[in-house]
Amino acid sequence: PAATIVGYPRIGPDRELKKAEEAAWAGRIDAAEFARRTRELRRATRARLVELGLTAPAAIPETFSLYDQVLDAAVSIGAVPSRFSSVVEADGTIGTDGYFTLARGSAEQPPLEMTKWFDTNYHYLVPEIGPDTDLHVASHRLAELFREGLEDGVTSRPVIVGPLTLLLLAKAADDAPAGFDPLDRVDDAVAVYAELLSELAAAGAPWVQLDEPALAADQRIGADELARLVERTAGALAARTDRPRILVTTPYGGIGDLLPALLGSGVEAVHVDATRGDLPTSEQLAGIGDVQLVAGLVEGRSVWRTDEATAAARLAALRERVEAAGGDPAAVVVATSVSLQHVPHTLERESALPAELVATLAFADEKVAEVVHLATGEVEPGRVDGPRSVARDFPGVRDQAVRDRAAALTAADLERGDYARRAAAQQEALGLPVLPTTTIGSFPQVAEVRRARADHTAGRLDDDGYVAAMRAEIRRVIELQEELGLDVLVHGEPERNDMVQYFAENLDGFATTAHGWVQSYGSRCTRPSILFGDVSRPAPITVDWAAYAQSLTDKPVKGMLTGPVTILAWSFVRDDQSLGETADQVALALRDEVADLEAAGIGIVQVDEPALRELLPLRHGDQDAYLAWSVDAFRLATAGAAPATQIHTHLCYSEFNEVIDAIDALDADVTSIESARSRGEVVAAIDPERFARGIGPGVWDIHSPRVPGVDEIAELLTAARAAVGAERLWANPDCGLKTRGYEETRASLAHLVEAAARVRAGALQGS
Ligand code: THG
Ligand code: ZN
Repeated sequence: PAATIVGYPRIGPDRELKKAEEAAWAGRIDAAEFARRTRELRRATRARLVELGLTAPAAIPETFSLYDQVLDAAVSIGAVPSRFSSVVEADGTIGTDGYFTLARGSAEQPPLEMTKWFDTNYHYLVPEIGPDTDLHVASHRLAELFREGLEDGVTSRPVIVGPLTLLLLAKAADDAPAGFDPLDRVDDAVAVYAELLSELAAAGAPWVQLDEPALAADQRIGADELARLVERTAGALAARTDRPRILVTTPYGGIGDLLPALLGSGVEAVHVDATRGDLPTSEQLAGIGDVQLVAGLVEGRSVWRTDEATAAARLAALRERVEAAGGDPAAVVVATSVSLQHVPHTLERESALPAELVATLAFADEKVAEVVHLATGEVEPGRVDGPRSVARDFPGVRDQAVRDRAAALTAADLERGDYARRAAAQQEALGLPVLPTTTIGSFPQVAEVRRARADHTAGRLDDDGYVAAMRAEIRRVIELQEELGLDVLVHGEPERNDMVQYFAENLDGFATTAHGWVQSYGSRCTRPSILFGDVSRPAPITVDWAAYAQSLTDKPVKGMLTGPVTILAWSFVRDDQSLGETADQVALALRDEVADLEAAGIGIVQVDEPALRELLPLRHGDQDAYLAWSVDAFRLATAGAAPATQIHTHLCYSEFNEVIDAIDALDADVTSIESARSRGEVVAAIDPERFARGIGPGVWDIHSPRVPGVDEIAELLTAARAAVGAERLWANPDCGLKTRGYEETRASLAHLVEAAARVRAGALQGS
């Protein structure tokens, strides 16, 4: 085809998938109704893509997933850990129930680990592979989806995460011997992929798409070894005869010098991300021969319209280079840079957004139309032309006062002064015990709170009624924490649905959508805000809630803010200036909020940066520059605080080793980190010689309803104390408690306080 996309959102324009799943998991609908609903969603998706112009054979990728594309691939080749052997049925296949057990766990087993998909806010399930994992065809879903497309009148293109990416993202099974790498199973995995491809050929599929985003990121192995593995995977599959034609995609960045290996592997088409990194050179394209180049010219992960002139010029340049390399320029296909799974379905329903902003936006459906128009060279009716900076210059985009303030910043604005002096001032002000106990910020979001928020938004509940409802919940949360005996309290954040959306709604420069849901993982979605203009804070945001909470107790209440990097990472951000400049604007607004919290008598302020790791560039060479601006933005947000004000931060996801120096450079007084699921690996990575400030490694995994026992928590705390020292250790859960119920929260926190008291007593005795 002349035009295609790498992938399309799966959740449905009305979150049909989420609704069907949650109904099925709760037993409100049976398996047949669930199957009927998801079947209908796929039919509607194919029909929509045809309507948008993806009419050629194989132009529509079959990227539907019930939960996650990595899990789909793992299940397709039987890559399930031995603790889940019961999900494999007698005939060797894994059905829908088994699939969801891997994704969500069971009463006996925690689910597969979940982690970030490249530098996005999507999460995948981590396959576990050992030397004895029985790799075999365990699902026929690829061929089934293709046949289902035929029923709908569409010859689609089946899609699966490629073998190289699957093995690079997998971790060694728990029972694997030391030194085992999932890549050791590459030939076995490829053999199963070959069978899957042969099933597709038998079903009549003309093409198959293998997604190999791992090629766009620096890996634990070097580029030469990666190139050899391209040969061993794509090359081995291409060498088979009973297969569809193969398209290998490489989204999320340039693949540089790996392109020749891919072009020479024998596959029929190669996709490159032509929006990030440099365009492939004629030298890199030298071996192109008859291989079709699929040019990812429409950025799939932003919400901005493609600048038509730039994209057309890039397409022309690519065609010239292909021709210079001896290829067929007419065979170049126009595509998105990445799957559209990272953007909402359609702009059509966003009637409340300002027209000037809408004119600069494109969600998934609009991007499909852009791809089609770019491929055919037609000009879209009514489109805004010209460079983006001009198109975006409407009221709210530029705020000279914000720009002047940012321009006047100096290095001194990022400095809080000596930590030892700060620590002494804080101890004097706060008088906290050894091993203080606290929580990360949010408490369970009960139905009444959600209802009050929704009623207020809809105008059914007036401002006074809303404030009264929130205050009632804050009072309840404070009383609960007092009763449990926690040392540093929080107000529980009942007024926030999402920690980023809440700030976006209260800052200028952001727009929020009505239906712009994007899948975060499984059935969970977020509605990222759109940061389109200069950011400022029209009024204090959190101060009244925090001050009210503090008025109810003599214990210190922590003010809770979301940090600048996380606000950027979980929003759609303008691209007409650098991320660092935008982050500084957000940081200045937060800096004012910190000052207002202090003035209202709040002595501890937590600025969460759970997404710090997420935006880390995929290439090592780009990482220092990122860490420099992201650390500076955090410091800008927090460094206005008085020495006696204790600044906390919280980071989610356990892969900290690469960013541990940056965490240190944040210069927070106390850092809480997720670590329960990684069994102390995180604590082991913290060098107490260098990381000399407060640290709270999470001691229970809040992603599961399980209540941890006192012994278990005490053991983790004892181990952490041995690693980092008693003076700087805090006791806290892994993350916020928003998704948990009150009963389990109360029980778990009681155990936390008891365990901390036990370890504290031991510490005082010097044991
Ligand atoms: N906010 C945003 N992004 C995030 C998180 C967040 N990314 C990382 C992590 N947290 C993702 N985790 C979740 C957890 C829960 C939900 C979404 C992402 C969730 N969403 C509700 C749902 O799908 O039903 C919708 C919530 C709402 O009404 O806004 O539960 O915290 N931005
Ligand atoms: Zn967290």
